[in-house]
Amino acid sequence: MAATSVVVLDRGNNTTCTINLHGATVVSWRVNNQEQLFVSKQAVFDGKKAIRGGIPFVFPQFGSWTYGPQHGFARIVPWNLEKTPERLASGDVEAVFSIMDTDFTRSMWNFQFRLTYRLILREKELHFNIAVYNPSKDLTFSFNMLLHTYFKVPDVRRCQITGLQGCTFIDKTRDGAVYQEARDVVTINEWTDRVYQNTPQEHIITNVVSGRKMRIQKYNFPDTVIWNPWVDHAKDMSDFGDDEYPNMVCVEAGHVSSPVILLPGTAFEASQILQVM
Ligand code: TA6
Repeated sequence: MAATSVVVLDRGNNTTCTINLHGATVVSWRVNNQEQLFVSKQAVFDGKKAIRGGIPFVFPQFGSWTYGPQHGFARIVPWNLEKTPERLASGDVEAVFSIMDTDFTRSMWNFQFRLTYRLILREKELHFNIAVYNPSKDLTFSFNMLLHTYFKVPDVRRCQITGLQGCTFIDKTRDGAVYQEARDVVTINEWTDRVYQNTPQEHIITNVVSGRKMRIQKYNFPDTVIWNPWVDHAKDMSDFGDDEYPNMVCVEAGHVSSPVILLPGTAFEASQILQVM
C-alpha cells in the first residue's frame, strides 16, 4: 500500500476516522459530520514531510534531536496496517497500525523495537492504545512519546483548558524558563509553547467545534504540551497558513519531560481517549 494511503474507520452516522499511513497520522475525525481535527490547508502530503495537522505520532524523540529529525521518525515513516478496520460487536470500529525497526530507523536510533497503535472509533469517542515492545535480549533503550493533537476550534481565544492549575511548566517561549500554572483554566491569547509536567489524567477544552467541549483522558502520559504558533510563528511554517492560528490548538498527551526506560523483553503501554461532550 502506497505510503500516503489512507485507512478509514466508518461507524455510520457520518462518524468516521481517517488515518494516513504516512506516520499513522490521524488526519480526520468526524462526529456526526463535524470535523474535530485541524489540518492546515497548506499541509504537505508527499510521504516525506510530517503532516501539518491531525495527530502526528511523536517517537522516539520529542523536540530537536541530535541524531534525527525534530520529534523523531515515527511521524515521517510508512506504517503497516496490522489489522484492517473491523466492526466490533459494540458497533465500534477498530484498526491496528504498527512499525518496527528498519535500516532507516536504526541509522538514527540503533535499537530493535515494535510499536503498535490500536485505534477504536466509538459514537462520540476516539480511543488510542499504544504499546512499545523491546525484543532485545540484552539492550535497554529509552524514548519519548507524544500524540501531537491539533484540535479544530472556531476561535482559540475563546477556548479554556482545565486540569493544569498548580502544574509546573517549561515555557519554550521564554527560553525554557520554568513556572507554575496559577490559573484554574488556561487560555491562549499569544504565542504559546509549554510543556506541563505531571499533569492530571483529564483535561477539558471548551469552545471546540460548534461550541462543544472536548474531554481528553490519558494514561501513562504524565505530561501535557500546549501549543499555538500565533501570528509570528505561523509565518515561520511554509506548510501552515498565516491566518490559520486562530482555528487550532494543540493539546498533546505525552511522556516527554522524562524518558521511558524500556528493559529488554519488556513493553510500555499508554493510552488516550478523546470524547466530544
Ligand atoms: O509540541 C509543540 C512543539 O514542540 C512546538 O515547539 C512546535 O515546534 C511544534 O511542536 C511543531 O513542531 P514541528 O516540528 O511539527 O514544526
